[in-house]
Amino acid sequence: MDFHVLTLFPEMIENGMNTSITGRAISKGLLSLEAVNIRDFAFNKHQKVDDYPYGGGAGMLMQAEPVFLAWESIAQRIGRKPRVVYLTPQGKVFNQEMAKNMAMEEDLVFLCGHYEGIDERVLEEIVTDYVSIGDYVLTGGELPAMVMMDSISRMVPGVLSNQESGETESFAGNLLEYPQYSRPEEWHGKKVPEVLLSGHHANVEKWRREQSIIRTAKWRPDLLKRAELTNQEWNYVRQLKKQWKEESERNEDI
Ligand code: 6GU
Repeated sequence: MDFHVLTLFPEMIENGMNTSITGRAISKGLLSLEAVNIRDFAFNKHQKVDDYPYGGGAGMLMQAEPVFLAWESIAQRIGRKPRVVYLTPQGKVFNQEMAKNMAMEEDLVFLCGHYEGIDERVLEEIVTDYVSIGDYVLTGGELPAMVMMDSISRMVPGVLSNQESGETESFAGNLLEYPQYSRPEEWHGKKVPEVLLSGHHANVEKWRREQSIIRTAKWRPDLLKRAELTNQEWNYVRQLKKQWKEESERNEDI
């Protein structure tokens, strides 16, 4: 996977990505990363990349031409028009399925905006995907690009060790991860659940699945709707919800 990032802050991207698991994958040659400084393509005296919006309004816009030339330098080098992700709160909200899908590309370009955004005309010409990382506003696209590259990287074969890829499926089946425990067996008076010490593999698996369902029902009922459960498990969810409803009604009475 070759990542290309169009940005006004290349050192932010490089510092973030050359660390930890993504850094290891870059050293191994499983990933490559180039941060292209859009300012290098501003061919005017002061390397200016922004200007006022026509029609007025607050703030400055990134101009079309430097962004286009920076993109063109990548497209010409790789010999085709790559997929280009523009990071914007107006985009489709990023999820695990999109990460898996994008991990199959040979090249991915991320376009990071700043100021109040980018001239619409260059977006129309080069952007293939408009992506947001959630419903809040950030100062620029660099952190969202790094969030996306992190989650896409771990879907690229070889980036995670076998041990690490156990976690790959933590969102699989639209269920949250079950709780985990390590030594000691008792800490602050809290004991590790008995079943995990039993060595009974099937019972452990059953308990973990049940815990995943409980957590998802409690914290992410929106995800649970898309989960694949057996009829017996759906009945269990109904029973849990009834129980929680009765408990909260009892608490209202107090
Ligand atoms: Cl992709 N960009 C910015 N600026 N803010 C965001 C975002 C992206 N996703 C959520 N908030």
